[in-house]
Amino acid sequence: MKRVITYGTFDLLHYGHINLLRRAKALGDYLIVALSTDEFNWNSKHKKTYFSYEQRKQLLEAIRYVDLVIPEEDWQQKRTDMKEYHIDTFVMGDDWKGKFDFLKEEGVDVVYLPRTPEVSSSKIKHDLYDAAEVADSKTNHDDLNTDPQ
Ligand code: C2G
Repeated sequence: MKRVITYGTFDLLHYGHINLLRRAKALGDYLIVALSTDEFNWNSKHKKTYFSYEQRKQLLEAIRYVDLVIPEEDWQQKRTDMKEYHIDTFVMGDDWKGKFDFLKEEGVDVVYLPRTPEVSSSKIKHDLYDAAEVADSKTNHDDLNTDPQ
């Protein structure tokens, strides 16, 4: 059985994440996702996620391509993860290209897959914020026009 692993925050799960997970699974038979914990996101990635670790884990476990979700608690765990989970292939989106080539020393294939360019969790947040701003300003404008003087 060929075992594949990938790492990430996977907040506001979207089709870019699914594209990555589908292609990662296609590289083997068993896909492990090392999911960034809330503490790791906050302390090391300076990311505040919308969904908690447990909620993000529940979402990932519902995806047909994902066989196991484990916590990602620090940047240093990858080398031991390769051994502990008997990994054959390490996969990341190509925004990380070259950053994890050292894992080849652990005897694993390192694969960077093209990101899905037009979507990201931060873009979703920004777009929703902007849309809310427009709606609020419209509501205020309408109120101004209808308030009985
Ligand atoms: N991804 C993608 N296309 C997107 C968005 C994300 O292919 N439009 C990929 C990323 O390249 C990554 C995975 O989906 O491989 C998860 O993305 P993030 O949740 O943003 O993960 P990141 O914050 O990059 O954390 O130790 C590695 C880190 O935990 C990776």
